[in-house]
Amino acid sequence: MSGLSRRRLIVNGLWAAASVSGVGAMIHVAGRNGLIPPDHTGLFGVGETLTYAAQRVVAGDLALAREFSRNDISSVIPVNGPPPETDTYQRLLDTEFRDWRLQVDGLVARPRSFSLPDLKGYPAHTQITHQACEEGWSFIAEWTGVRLSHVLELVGVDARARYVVFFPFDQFWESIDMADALHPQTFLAYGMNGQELPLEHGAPLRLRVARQLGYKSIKYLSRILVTESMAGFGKGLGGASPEAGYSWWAGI
Ligand SMILES: Nc1nc2c(c(=O)[nH]1)N[C@H]1C(S)=C(S)[C@@H](COP(=O)(O)O)O[C@H]1N2
Ligand SMILES: [Mo]
Repeated sequence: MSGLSRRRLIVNGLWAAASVSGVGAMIHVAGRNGLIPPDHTGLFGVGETLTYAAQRVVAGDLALAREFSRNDISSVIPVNGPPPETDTYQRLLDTEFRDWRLQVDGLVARPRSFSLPDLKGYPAHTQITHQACEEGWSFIAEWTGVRLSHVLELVGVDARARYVVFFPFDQFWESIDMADALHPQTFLAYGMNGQELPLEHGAPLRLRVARQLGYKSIKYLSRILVTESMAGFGKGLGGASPEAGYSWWAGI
């Protein structure tokens, strides 16, 4: 079945289930199609599942975030989340990230770590996109990096994989689903506005998830883990933000 007709089928199923038997049945249809977010039982609960499932189905997995031109790049770029103060991060910073490695493991065939030169050796992509913080401010910037899909391909993602989890050098962690992980605008960025990624914007490497709010774009990356379930990570809700009451899926 083509992606489109599968989507239409799921949309029809979601609507039919919701109108005939109420929300419970709609959740059932969403679950059978892998459309239950990890914070389903969280603060927003059922509402979260309806938003996530409906967006996923209607927008499709490949909908692109808008890209801008160089003239649109913001002159003022706010920061949320200063560089980690941990000894580990400060030591890496002192040696200009020479010893920094990105560990990639979990449900993958070939777990390994990547140095910055490793990542810079892969095909580089650039995007000028909008990043919006849940606090109400936003900016447009140009990011340069390697697609997350490229790195995931190198390590070989297991067919059971459903989420990719991102751990930085601070306490802030997040996860995204495979659709966003493999999306062409999901980047591991080491450059910003034509320069090395500035310290306060996540050096040496940050995630950029173009179709979700800023808090999903984890800075100061240390480890990426592929998993089938978010149970066992923190409170099982999929990230630090949902644990603080924000929604796991922060699509815009
Ligand atoms: N590791 C880490 N990543 C993070 C944060 C953080 O505190 N720590 N803050 C997030 C939030 S809330 C936003 S809006 C963006 C801000 O990115 P910027 O500082 O480059 O503007 O980074 C996100 N990534
Ligand atoms: Mo944010």
